[in-house]
Amino acid sequence: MEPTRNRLIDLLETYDHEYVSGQFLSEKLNISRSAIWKHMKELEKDGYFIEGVRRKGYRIVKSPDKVSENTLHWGLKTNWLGKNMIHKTTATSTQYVAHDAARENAEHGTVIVADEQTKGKGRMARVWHSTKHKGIWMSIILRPPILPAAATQLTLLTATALANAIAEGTTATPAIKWPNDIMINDKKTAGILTEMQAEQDRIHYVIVGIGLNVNHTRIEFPEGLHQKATSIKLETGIEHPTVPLIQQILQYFEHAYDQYMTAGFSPIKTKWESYGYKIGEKIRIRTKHNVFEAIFSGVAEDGALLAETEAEGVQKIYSAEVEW
Ligand code: BT5
Repeated sequence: MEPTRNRLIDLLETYDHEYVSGQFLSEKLNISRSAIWKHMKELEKDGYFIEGVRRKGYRIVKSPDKVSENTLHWGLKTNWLGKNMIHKTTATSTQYVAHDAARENAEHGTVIVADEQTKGKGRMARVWHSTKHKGIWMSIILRPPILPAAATQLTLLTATALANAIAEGTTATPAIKWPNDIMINDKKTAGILTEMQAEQDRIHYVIVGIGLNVNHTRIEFPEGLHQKATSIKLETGIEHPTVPLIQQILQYFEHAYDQYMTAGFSPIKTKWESYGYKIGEKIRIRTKHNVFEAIFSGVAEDGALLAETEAEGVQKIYSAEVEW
């Protein structure tokens, strides 16, 4: 990463499309004006369009949507998450890349992003469709000092970060469907896959996988998903560049993770429930032994679904088919 260039982008973006003088930049960054000019040329290679006008200075006309380790770093306002960034134009699955990297001691907060996945995976060996350049396919390596049993809380935490980023960065209204889907207008737009390597009482590492459909049109989904899946573009009518969205997700994720480590799960649970899909509504639950209707009343500390019936009161459900 190039910290000076990152600060340069930050300064230019702070003045949001206004001209910033070379003199000002060179004083702020403590480098010569010709060094500034060289940085500008490097930024252009990564897809920035920067206008330089004599006596006025520089301004960003267009930020790139080209995903690269550089563009992901520039403008990323995190303290530890994504400092180590791995970008692949193609991967079988970013989960596999992340597992390999974690086994090779990749640091806590390493992020892997791919333009496409040829073997994207969901839970229980299901397929995750990851069309090239249409969405965000990324995995985060974490080494959290928590017990393995608490790892499901990380899935819920990730969902809140995703929902925050979508709510803030787009005009869509996201809802989190238990346990790991983000819905927009009743269709799935993102899924989360949490995997870990652990002993009974110690986590070696956790990989959080995030798949978010951003710019798909209807026909870019396989036919079987037309009724169930959607993208941010389909729901808002607007094409969204992925780089700022990834950065926003990472910023919200880091904030939620730090909060979780200092204040515990309670603030995450409150946030989760503020986005909860069909909270307070009737759902139909199919467990191994039973089918029943209940009111979905929220999530428990351990990530269980809370289902309320007159006969049984509030029950914790860990694994079930839910008809929403
Ligand atoms: C998930 O599984 O929702 C977790 C998806 C995690 C994907 C990310 S992408 C980055 C990282 N690398 C990976 O290889 N995976 C992670 P699950 O709840 O099991 O849902 C899977 C089901 O969602 C499938 O069986 C389909 O019905 C549906 N599905 C598949 N692709 C989809 C898509 N692009 N959009 C919406 N739904 C999809």
